[in-house]
Amino acid sequence: MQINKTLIAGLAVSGLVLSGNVAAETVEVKASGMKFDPVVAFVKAGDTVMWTGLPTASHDAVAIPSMIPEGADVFNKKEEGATVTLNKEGAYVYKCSPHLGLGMVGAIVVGDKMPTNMEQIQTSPENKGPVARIVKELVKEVEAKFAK
Ligand SMILES: [Cu+2]
Repeated sequence: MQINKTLIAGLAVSGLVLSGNVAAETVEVKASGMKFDPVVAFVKAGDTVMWTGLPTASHDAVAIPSMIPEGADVFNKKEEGATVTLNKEGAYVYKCSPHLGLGMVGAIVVGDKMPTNMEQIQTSPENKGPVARIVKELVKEVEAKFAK
């Protein structure tokens, strides 16, 4: 009987780990100067990203619709401490609307493997100018992290 109980407990724990519901975290991104820090944030599915430094200097954090996973919500955050919980795996590129021209663009990678929407991001018509600089950084970082 004792063995069975242990086995059942073990299976229950494995199930939770596999479903990814354990230890969802809140990851902070600072809007500071004319940058997001970190520029590329890596999180797990179900984690929450919180921006601090909004709306200092009118900073905001607005997802670029062609540069987020298919079916993911387009976020548009303006308040200090604004949060978004990201359940869809993939890469998300977002901008600070007033400072896009100054290169204030950031990215979030959700999941522990190469995002499946990297090609979609790279071929997007929005992949130009200041956005392209951050997309390049995103590509470099995901390749360093996930390429074998
Ligand atoms: Cu800004």
